[in-house]
Amino acid sequence: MTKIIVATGNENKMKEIRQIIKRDDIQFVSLKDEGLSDVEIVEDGDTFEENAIIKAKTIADITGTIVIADDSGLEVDYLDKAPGVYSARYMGEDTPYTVKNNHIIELLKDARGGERSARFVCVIACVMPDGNVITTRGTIEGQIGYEEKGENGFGYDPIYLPEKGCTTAELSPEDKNEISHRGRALTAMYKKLEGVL
Ligand code: ITT
Repeated sequence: MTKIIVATGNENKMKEIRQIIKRDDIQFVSLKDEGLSDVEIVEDGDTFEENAIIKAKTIADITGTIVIADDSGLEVDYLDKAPGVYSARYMGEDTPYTVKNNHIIELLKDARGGERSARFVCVIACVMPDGNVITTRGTIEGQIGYEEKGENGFGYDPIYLPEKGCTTAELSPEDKNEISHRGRALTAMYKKLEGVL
């Protein structure tokens, strides 16, 4: 059994990661599981790659074990790719997502059709015990909806329309993971690690 620490405080990500890579020989544990929730991680990178590496390295430096981290976010083209790497902090970390989502809908009130294009991006970084760093990136292209829809998922899912005709919050977890930025980045990481683990 290989234990992999996931350097995240986001329980929704943790749940999806466990659903995406379902293997009896890999155990994903969270910062909370490891009693590491209080470790200060300074996410001051300008890119998803930089921030994912910062998170994984901060924890790997303490534990010396295999650590992965997920840095992700929503890029809205009409807003010059905002909120991007600031997706979690957009309008304040503690602001409810229904407020953030409706604010984005309002900012896009004059945007029609292709002007509403957006993508979810996810970068997974993995730091190996020997310090080697690997990253993979997954994206999903789509559009911003005109209203919030759906109860599944988290964050910006209720306003995000992939090419399925419904929001990612209306998809089952399995269907979301099949096409999502996180599903793609994590599956690519798993393939890279398969030979190494
Ligand atoms: P950690 O840094 O502890 O992992 P975080 O939530 O702060 O948790 P990020 O800095 O990577 O993580 O910010 C990602 C944000 O992007 C997340 O909080 C959501 O707002 C948004 N996001 C990422 N993936 C998403 C998804 O699958 N569905 C909806 N929103 C998503």
